[in-house]
Amino acid sequence: MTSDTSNPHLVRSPGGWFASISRTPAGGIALALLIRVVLFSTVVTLVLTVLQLTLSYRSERSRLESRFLEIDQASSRSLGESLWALDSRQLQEQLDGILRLPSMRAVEVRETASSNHALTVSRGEPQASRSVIREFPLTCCGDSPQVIGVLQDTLAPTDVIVCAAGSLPGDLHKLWRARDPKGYHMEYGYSCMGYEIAGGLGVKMAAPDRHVYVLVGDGSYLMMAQEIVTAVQEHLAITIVLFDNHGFASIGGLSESVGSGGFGTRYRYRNHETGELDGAVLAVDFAANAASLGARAFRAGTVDELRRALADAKGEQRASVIVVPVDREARVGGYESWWDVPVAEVSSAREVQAARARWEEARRKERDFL
Ligand SMILES: Cc1ncc(C[n+]2csc(CCOP(=O)(O)OP(=O)(O)O)c2C)c(N)n1
Ligand SMILES: [Mg+2]
Repeated sequence: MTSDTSNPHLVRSPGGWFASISRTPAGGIALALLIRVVLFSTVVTLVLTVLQLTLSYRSERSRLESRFLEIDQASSRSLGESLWALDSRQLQEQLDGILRLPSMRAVEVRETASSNHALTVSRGEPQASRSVIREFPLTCCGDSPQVIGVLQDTLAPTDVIVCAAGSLPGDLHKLWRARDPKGYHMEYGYSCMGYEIAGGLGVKMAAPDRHVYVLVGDGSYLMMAQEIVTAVQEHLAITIVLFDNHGFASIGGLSESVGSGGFGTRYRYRNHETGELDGAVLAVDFAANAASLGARAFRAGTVDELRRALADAKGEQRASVIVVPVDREARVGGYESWWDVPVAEVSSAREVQAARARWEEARRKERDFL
């Protein structure tokens, strides 16, 4: 390669561009001064503008960051609960609230993973450019995760849950997110107490490669716990999760709603003084009962214990029973509907008379759709 020094236009002046402006131009000193002043002020303006832009960008950015933090702290929990309940109307209202905050252009809540029908709720118009995007994981349900939540979180998508009667079928109907067509076996038709463990055996025989979880209330367990013996006999390693709320919570609630005060739905001794079932608490040791039938028994009083027991039970070669004490009064929300449960027409109890009046009133609004 050769350099062409014969052409004067291609020869660079020594000293580069700075030297060229520092040389006195043909117009004289005044012009030179003017050029330098203009150049200097342009450079100063440029530097100041860049500085100002950087500072205002930084302060807007930190304002945004603290707003994101506030949103995370103030809304994550309620958004997580609405998402868990698949309440898209509630989610829309919550997102509209967030969108009203300054600088917010678009908000979206997405259900990750699990099903092919993952829920997504969006509000606002996302900007194609110059936007700051933040993502926050949402979890449910705050500091006191429920047993159903832990199970949902722990079980593999192809595991099967089996259930039949009590509060659980309704709770699962509202909360459980089935991730496989065969993952949800529920005896809804007759609400047949005692079906659970026997049904779980059948499911395990039909699908031996799947892990089967029987979810059963303490009342239902007492009706047919002895099927555990068959599970042990047949080497069917199912996991039974026993929700111990010390009685018949669901039927107790129904009984209260018709004015009968949950009669006989708590495990209490008959009290000789009152003649009622309001004596001392009946101590039923479910874990000892399960162990006596040949199952591996666990007591899980905390979420951590439940997680550990679920992991241990999965490695067991025989049936396991995990006894979990749960709060009788901590119920999952209702269906926002009315259930036509007839109330006694004649009763000396005021509560029953009031419930009867409410029932007759509600009956007047009842309509047949078919
Ligand atoms: C064989 C049978 N008897 C009675 C009932 C009425 N019943 C429905 S739920 C229930 C209580 C269930 O108690 P438990 O299994 O402890 O569940 P919880 O209601 O406490 O969640 C009763 C008595 C029924 N569904 N099936
Ligand atoms: Mg119960």
